[in-house]
Amino acid sequence: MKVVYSEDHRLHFPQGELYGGEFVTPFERPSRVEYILRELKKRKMDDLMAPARLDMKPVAKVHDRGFLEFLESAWREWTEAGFRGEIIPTGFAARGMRAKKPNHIDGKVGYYILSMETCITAGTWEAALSSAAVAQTAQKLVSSGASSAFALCRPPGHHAHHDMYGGYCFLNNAAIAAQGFRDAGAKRVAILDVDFHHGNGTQDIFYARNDVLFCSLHGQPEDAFPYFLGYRDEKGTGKGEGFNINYPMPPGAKYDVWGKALKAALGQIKRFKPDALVVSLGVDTFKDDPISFFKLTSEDFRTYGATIAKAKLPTLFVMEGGYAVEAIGINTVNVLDGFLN
Ligand code: Q9C
Ligand code: ZN
Repeated sequence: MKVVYSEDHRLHFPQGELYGGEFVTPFERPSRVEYILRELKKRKMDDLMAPARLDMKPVAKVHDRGFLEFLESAWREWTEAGFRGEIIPTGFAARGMRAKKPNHIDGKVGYYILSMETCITAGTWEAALSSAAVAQTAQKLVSSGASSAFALCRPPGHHAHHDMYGGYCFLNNAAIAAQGFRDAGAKRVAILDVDFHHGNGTQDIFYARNDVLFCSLHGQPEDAFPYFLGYRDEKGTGKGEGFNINYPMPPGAKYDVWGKALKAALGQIKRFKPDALVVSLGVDTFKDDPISFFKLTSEDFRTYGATIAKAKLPTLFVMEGGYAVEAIGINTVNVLDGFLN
């Protein structure tokens, strides 16, 4: 399996994440990728490839134009406004207020953000573009006949909405890849999101569409980020009704529970008869993840990789979350290894 990777991810490394009222070193850090690369090398699975230049057409289909322009110019506007720290907003279009985009950058940030732990810095836009290019290049490999590929994306993408960033995500890499599959001729694309967190961004982007089935397994929103989306009764809207399926699970869920949800999701995916499968691969379901509450073991990752392989679909793995850095390589590569063997 080809692994698409760019070292430009390093351009995004905020110094701080707002967590429990403190500024801590972000959980979503560059070393995550290094641990995954090291494990791929160790198992001789490091068939690496650099991304091609990003084709913005599928990006513009899944993201709002004003949002893309905002991300591109945010750092310049922020520093020109005289601000000296990383980009964090102070005000929001809260209930009862006007959701109208202001001119001042401090207000615009509040307009386009969905959660405040995610800072933008000087290199964020370039890193986000490179991450999307990684996903798109891997998608093109699969569209051209490869049975699978791994997009080693960073920053991750599945929390990024049509017009909002947050949850460490800026551009929705999995959605850009799914749109890329469609544009390359796939009639139907399924997205299976196994990251611990609900894929709110991907859900938002495809909520009214019946050509992309979205299934997400995640910590229930009553107890887990993103808190305001990911309930079971969110099933899609209009012609998209029935093409969004959420599997929220409670704290402490182990593989006996999680694996059942996976099999149910794969059953739905099979019925949908997709031409391609995108897996939003977060390994923050691991028992020792510092910010999550599922209890999967490293061996469980291999098991579910093999379960996904049974769908026998052209499959693109897109890296999302996972914050137990010492185990992130083992867990991620276990999924790929289980899938291949
Ligand atoms: N107490 C991804 O895994 N903060 N994003 C959660 C937990 C945000 C996770 C705070 C977590 C975002 C791609
Ligand atoms: Zn996550």
